[in-house]
Amino acid sequence: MKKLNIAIILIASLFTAAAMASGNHAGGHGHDEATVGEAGKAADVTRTVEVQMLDTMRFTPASFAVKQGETIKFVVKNTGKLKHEFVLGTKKDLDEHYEVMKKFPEMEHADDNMLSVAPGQTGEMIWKFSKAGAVNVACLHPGHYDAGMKASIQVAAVKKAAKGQAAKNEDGHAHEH
Ligand SMILES: [Cu+2]
Repeated sequence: MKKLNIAIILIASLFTAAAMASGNHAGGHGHDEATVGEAGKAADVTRTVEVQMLDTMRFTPASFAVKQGETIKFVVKNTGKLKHEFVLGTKKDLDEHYEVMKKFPEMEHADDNMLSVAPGQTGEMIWKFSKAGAVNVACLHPGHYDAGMKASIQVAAVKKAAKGQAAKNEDGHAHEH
């Protein structure tokens, strides 16, 4: 019985390793979404955050804070005359994606973590920030990212979140005497 459990764990970790490896080799267009959160559900939205995208290659606000576990509805308005986009990711993801965008400027892309907004239009994205840490936002249109069209989101850790997980961590670390 115990051997069987170990075998299952081994197989599971092999699959995980394979999944991670393939994610890293997705031709620079893969997204490590697990590190920045996941697409959220409308029913779970706790707050609406309005963001403007300007032709001066800026987002306003350019920095905001959320709490871990929060599901935010971003209402993103493009007040400029150029097309802009709102892409969430780690800095590494965004940098890699931007290189692809520079090579293929006309490339159409769509994903849960990105929103492309035409001039004068408003778009919406619902995102759940499941992990604490920093999340970056960028407009990856060629030239825009270089010009500083980026923003940052600080995701504050919530200690009381996910009681089950906290209990497990305490057991696992065994730092109680
Ligand atoms: Cu832009």
